[in-house]
Amino acid sequence: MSKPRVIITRKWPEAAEAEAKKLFDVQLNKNDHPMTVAELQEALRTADAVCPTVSDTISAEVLSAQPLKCKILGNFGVGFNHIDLNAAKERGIIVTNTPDVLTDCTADIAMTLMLMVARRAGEGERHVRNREWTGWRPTHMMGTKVTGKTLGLIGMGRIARAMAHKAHHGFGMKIIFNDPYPPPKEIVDNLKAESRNTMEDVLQEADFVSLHCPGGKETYHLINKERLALMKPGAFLINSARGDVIDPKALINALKKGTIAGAGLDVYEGEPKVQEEFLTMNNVILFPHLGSASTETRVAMGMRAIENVNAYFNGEKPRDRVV
Ligand code: 8YV
Repeated sequence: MSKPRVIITRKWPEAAEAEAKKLFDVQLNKNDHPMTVAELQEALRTADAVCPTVSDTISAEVLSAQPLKCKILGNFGVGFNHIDLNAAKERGIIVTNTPDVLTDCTADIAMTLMLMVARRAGEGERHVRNREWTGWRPTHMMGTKVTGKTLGLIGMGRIARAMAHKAHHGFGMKIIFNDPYPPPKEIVDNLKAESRNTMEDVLQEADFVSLHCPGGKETYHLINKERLALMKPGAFLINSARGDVIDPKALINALKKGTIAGAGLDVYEGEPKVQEEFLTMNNVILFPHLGSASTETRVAMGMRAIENVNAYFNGEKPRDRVV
């Protein structure tokens, strides 16, 4: 039997591409360019499976490709808000993602953002590199202590729980959270975490607020002017989830006015475009969507996407089916 035709939309780590080559008749993206709508549609017309990433908008328009050959979208990534799930469903396309394997690395990035923004690490680094450092002094670049503070989590899924684990057991932080689907009691107890009835309660009480909800219509601009105003003036906002969960204009205003003390951002509305004003602010840490960007994790993500696609072609149920 001939191998299924699989198109991988962006360059993957070598080990994952090698595995895909073994199992599939695979088309790789050698120069790693972001695919156009026309290219994505051509992929859906010519491949049995397409493996997209967050940089591919798989809209209803893309999914309207005719005639359709693709049976499964094996997404490389846990978030799938770049895929129109309803349109995929209508066209009978299965969608899978890659949970678990990126949990720790994404939580590590959220921790990095929290520590860096609190301790002014970005500013300090620029200070040294710009040859501005004139020497140690007691009041130089004082930041905010992290250990023992309260971390508020909006969404308490896998990545939030991993961050809570690191923050509580490593940094002695008190964990509070809001999630319409809270974790099992033993997980909450192990973290000595406290659930709050509303997101607003978390925003009012936390010294650090970290966002861990999915992107998409339901969470679009969830963190707006009104909700930012609920945060403590000394508090920090961390976003390693999706950019459009925050209204960027409202955040820029809140940072300018001192409504909150700072922000750590790994994701942006309309990325890779980053709102110009953030670039000039010292109390903002800006990462280029690094959440899962460790070699170990990116290889594991590729393997997991392959496993899902392969399961489908072997007549099995892909373990990470979302639609
Ligand atoms: C991925 C992410 O690298 O998995 C996710 O949802 O946000 C990132 O860590 C990216 O989305 C890959 O598609």
